[in-house]
Amino acid sequence: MKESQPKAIFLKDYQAPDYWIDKTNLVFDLHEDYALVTSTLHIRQNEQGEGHPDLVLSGVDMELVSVAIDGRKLAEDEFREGQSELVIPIDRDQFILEVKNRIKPQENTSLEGLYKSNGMFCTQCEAEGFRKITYYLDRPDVMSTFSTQIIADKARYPVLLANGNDVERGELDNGRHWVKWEDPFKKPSYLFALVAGDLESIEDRYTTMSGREVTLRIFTESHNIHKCDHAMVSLKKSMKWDEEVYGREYDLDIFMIVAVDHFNMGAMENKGLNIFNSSCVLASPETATDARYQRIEAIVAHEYFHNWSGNRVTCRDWFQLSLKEGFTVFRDSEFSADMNSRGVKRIEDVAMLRTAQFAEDAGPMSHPVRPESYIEISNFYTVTVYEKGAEVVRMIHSLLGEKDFRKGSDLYFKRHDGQAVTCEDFVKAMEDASGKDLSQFRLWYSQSGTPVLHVSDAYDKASGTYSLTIEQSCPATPGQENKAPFHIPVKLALLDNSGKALSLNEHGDVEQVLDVKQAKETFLFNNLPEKPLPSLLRGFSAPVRLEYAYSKDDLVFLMQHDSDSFNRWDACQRLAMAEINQLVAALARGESKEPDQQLIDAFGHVLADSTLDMAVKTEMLTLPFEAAIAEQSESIQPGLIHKARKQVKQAIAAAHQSQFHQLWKELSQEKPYRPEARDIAERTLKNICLGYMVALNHKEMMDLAKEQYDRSGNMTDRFAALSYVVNAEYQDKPSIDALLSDFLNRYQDDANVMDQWFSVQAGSPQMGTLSHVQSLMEHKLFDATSPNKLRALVGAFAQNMAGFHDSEGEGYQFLADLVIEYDCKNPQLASRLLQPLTRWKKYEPQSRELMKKALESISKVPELSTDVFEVVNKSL
Ligand code: 7MK
Ligand code: ZN
Repeated sequence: MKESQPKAIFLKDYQAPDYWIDKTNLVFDLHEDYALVTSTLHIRQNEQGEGHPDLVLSGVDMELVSVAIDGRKLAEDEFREGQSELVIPIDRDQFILEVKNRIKPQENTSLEGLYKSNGMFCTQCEAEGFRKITYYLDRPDVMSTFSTQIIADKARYPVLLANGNDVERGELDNGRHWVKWEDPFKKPSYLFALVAGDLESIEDRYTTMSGREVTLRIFTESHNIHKCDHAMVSLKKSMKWDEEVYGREYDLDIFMIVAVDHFNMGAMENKGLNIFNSSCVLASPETATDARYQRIEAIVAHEYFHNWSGNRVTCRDWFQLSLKEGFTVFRDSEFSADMNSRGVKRIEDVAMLRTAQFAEDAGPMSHPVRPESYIEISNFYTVTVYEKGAEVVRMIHSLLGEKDFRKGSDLYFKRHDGQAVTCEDFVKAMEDASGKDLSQFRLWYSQSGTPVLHVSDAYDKASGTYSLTIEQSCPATPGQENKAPFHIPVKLALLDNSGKALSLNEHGDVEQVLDVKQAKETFLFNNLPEKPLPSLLRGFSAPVRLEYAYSKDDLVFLMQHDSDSFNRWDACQRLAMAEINQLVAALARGESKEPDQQLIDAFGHVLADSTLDMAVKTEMLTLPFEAAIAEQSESIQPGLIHKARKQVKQAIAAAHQSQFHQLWKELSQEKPYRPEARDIAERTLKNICLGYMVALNHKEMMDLAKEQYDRSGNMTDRFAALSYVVNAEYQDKPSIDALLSDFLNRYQDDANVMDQWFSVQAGSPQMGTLSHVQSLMEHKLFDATSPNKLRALVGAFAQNMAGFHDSEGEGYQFLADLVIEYDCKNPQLASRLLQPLTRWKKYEPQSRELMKKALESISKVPELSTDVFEVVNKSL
């Protein structure tokens, strides 16, 4: 045990701050070996407090130069400097504090606070990075207006940016210049941003719904300037959508996005100055896949939407993180659904939720959407807070309906504009606007774990009554043994034997939302001429595990007839999952088993069905991912999961070989690249066909893939071909090497494309061995200071079922050693890289022990960061 253990912080201990900061004036004097920060704060005591408590400001990794109050410099005995705070005794209600401090952005490898990326200065302050810049009340309920002056060498840093509008600029002697920015909107320190660098930009304009003109600018290093157009188009679409769907208008004269290569996350919504991981901005047809185009559109929208859901109305404390993130993810997913295929967006989101979030909720880090305690807040930027949080908002949306939900959001923004509020305030606004009682619904914010719905049914022919009995339960999670029943919206339809949805009431509605509220409840449906087949949890109306004893015939029927595209896909997944599980069990017994013919035929039907939406068809033809199979396993057998899935894929490929080939050919006609939903669906389907063809392991099929690689003018088709060849069981080593080196030669100057080159190798069951990964870490294009590179190589390797787990635990120890190494440099990254090991309890005995051993080796390190400390200790 460590001498001083990091301490947990509890939601129940929340207290309002002793002081407010009404105005914050910052001056940054940027130099090559240090930066001098002068902070002038207009501070006022919180009227609810008594006396004059000490002022306690947070600050880490900095050198204090001077402190003055109301113009008088304080002597050394008039304040105390702690490890991570500055304590100043106070004798007045209101005062101006001036602090000067020095920081070293050049040496800041944590990528929090002010740091350098490829020679440019940039910031990341959420959640608690501002305290690495200057001493402050670095908590989201302290909201202040900011002005920021940046002084720097003009030749090296011609572009100087901060939040708000630029109001003044000037030149100094010795080649330096300065710009002053003012942000008229009050904000917490986590939304502060600064950028200084040699950047180019593209510019556009947007006229808001009330007729105000806004300048839009996207900044990047000059060699990437031609890759910003898609982000700009996405930004304008987002601005329009937020006006149309939520009535929300942009509020400053300028909106800026800056792309940086070294970034711990995807992007950040700093007021008026969003900073993005370059991988979430830059795209051209030759360098970005369809998936990348769509991700960029979604992330640009997400950060833009934060301007209201996050910035104008912000979080009171970090336990409320889902207030802004859950709501904003819901908003961006609805936006993406409107811009592209709604059915596919829902399927993708749920597939992700079920694998990543369900796994998190069943593991050692399980926490509610609104956590009750944390040691390190950076560890709570999770799929639970984001994705499950978005599902909770989605359920409110479906309980209230479109119109009342909009009334609720209008009320929320009006009531709380300029405030730092809680999840409770959000729910209350929804309740007040709609008149709906959400008291039981609130449990979704406080109870962790994934509820299980067990559904059974009965039909009484004589009376024509069909009864559905729904039992709910929720497994115990850390700190929560017993749960109260949730309020669960269960959307359903009842299908007759021709697949038609029966009317459920006198209005002729064929779809209904059941308000499930009790541990066990029975719902009756009358006047049904025959026993219907239930289509349950349509559109995935709640984030739960659904258990209903569907027969194979039922699932095949739903795959063909359900009018809910999500449930059609889900039936397909259930059928395939059951089959793969059986194969895994057979392989574990050392038996061989042929994949089930009914499944193979059903996939043939999907392939041939010309009425099926092409985008949904692509999803249906995609077998459950290995991670999804693992998530629902009792005891994960990584190697067998990989084998069994491959076996099913090969069987489907063999049975429908000529159809796949035919369809692939039809869809292979060259046309100009457009990142539009229809074209994307066509390319996806074409590449899925190619994937099945390659799975056949014939040389001719490999040659077709290579041909597509050579012929393709866009990255989507080229990368799909490369990836199939590299992942194929049929290892034609010379061709693989030739393709990989061709790819390297073509794209070596593009860091984001090279990430793909690293990850396709690390993720391949054949190539992604520990020794190959280690050799790639020595590659000249591998940048060990780049989170993107580490995630691409090591992150992909750790998800490789065949490669990572196939050893004497060497992969595990390699990951553990890397986590230890990176923990001193970039704790956030280290803590994220560590995640795969935390699931050790779910694995079969041998892997399990080895994973545990690797975790223990981390826990023995004396000076762990709070980030890694928390994750390791909760997992062991
Ligand atoms: C998304 C926080 C930021 C994890 C997923 C994002 C982050 C972490 C983007 C960084 C965001 N506020 O907008 O949510
Ligand atoms: Zn966000």
